Amino acid sequence: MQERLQELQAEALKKIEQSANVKELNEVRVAYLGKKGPITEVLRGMGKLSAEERPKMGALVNEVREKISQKIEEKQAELEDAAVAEKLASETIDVTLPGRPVKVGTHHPLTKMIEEIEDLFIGMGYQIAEGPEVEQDYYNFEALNLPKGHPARDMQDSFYITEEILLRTHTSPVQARTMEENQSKGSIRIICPGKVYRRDNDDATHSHQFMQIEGLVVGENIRMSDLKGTLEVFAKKIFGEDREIRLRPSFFPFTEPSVEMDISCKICGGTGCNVCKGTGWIEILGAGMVHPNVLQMTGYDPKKYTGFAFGMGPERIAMLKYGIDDIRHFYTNDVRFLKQFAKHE
Ligand code: FA5
Repeated sequence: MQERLQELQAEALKKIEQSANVKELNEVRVAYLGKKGPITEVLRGMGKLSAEERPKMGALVNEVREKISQKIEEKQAELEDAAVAEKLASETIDVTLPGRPVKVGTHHPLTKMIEEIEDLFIGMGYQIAEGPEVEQDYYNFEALNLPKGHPARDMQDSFYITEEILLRTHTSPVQARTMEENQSKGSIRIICPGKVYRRDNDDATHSHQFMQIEGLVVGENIRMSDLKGTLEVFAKKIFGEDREIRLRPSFFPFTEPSVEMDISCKICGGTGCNVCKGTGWIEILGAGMVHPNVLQMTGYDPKKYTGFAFGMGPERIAMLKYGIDDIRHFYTNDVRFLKQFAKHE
């Protein structure tokens, strides 16, 4: 019986050692230590032994069981450690692999241009004002000294929605609205960026929908020289000291006197190209002293108050600043065009 036990122990220890995984090890455990296993069988046979031999054999059986159990536990820990190590090795992340590039959008060049102009005027104490794009005929024309049937309405071919409502053709209605809303009838200093709409044929410098930035200053003793000085500061800051500007006498029913400001063409350097239509100059804004009729219609006393206003086209300004040869690039949204402005972020 003793020999049989030694044999069983040696056999079990060998099988434990050979177990390749926890499942196989469990099979060995069941085979040797289970109720139907050979050791239990040996225990059952102990009844035949003498009273003297029985405790000795009992101790030996326990010793063998203990040894096998201990070996199984050790092997189990070893197999589990190996399984964890293998899992870790197979799931290792290679931190040296290059990451996937994240595509980041950029600001639209027109947005950037408008923000740059806004910042410039905010720095000079202006506030930003807004007005509706679907506008009343009254604010778009009448309050700006353009009564119904006035021939100057033809200068801005309009998209009408009803007889009295249209898509605004310029940002000047915000002038009239701001002056009218200003209860104190005191001084005003605003700029108003926004979309405008005209029935213009699209070409290199014209779009049927484009942006304007309106400026309005109202106060006591505001003079034409203030307007000129403001426009000069604006032009030099945006285009650089070396670009030339010129003011030409012009006509707007809501300003008197009126001017238009041109900038020398950057594309051709002043020799003439399709952007400047061969003139070497590009018109970027209209301006003038607020007409006394407009002051009066919006509740200001023209004897006490004067003001100046200007309206510029940021597309044309961006074209001149960045050397863009066609206004349609802003609206066709070709990423190859838009991406070039990322470097100016
Ligand atoms: C006006 O719209 C006046 N409201 C400007 C003004 C404001 C004058 C305040 C006096 C006082 P004009 O139609 O010239 O003016 O347009 C102003 C600017 O908008 C132009 O100088 C030009 O830069 C731009 N612009 C005009 N039409 C188009 C167009 N179809 N596409 C792109 N830009 C345009």
